[in-house]
Amino acid sequence: MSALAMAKALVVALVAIAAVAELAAAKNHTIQWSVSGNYGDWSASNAVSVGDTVVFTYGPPHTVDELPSEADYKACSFDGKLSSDDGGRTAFTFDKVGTRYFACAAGSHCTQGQKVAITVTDGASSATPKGNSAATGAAGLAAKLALGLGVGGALLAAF
Ligand SMILES: [Cu+2]
Repeated sequence: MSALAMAKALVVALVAIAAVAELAAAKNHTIQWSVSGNYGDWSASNAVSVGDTVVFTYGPPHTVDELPSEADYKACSFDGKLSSDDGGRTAFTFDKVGTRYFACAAGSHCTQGQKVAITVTDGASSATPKGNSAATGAAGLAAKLALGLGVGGALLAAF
């Protein structure tokens, strides 16, 4: 391999690595937590991936309670709550794919709509949040690598 070819290969590899790092970067999401907030489609308009952090910000008397199931979420049942906080700033960093359910336990706030279901995906494809995470993860990595290689190739073409 010539020195030039090696240099080009190195550029392609570095750009691919940079693309993967960029796409995999964890994001922070903030939810202004109130009775009047409309959270019905929060997940639909906010892509949350594994590694991301969601921060609820609010004042008294609100709470952020995590509920264990969709049934509890729909019924606003706090009996089996997984956690509860009223500190005004409650953060969750999601370490795996799935749907998490949160609601406010103050008064009848939950039944008034102060609840949100957050779907956490592996970041590879928001269309298949409940798919085989290992398979979609590998596919996603391959897609990111292909994108990186494509960007690298385009850079080389500009040399
Ligand atoms: Cu509330």
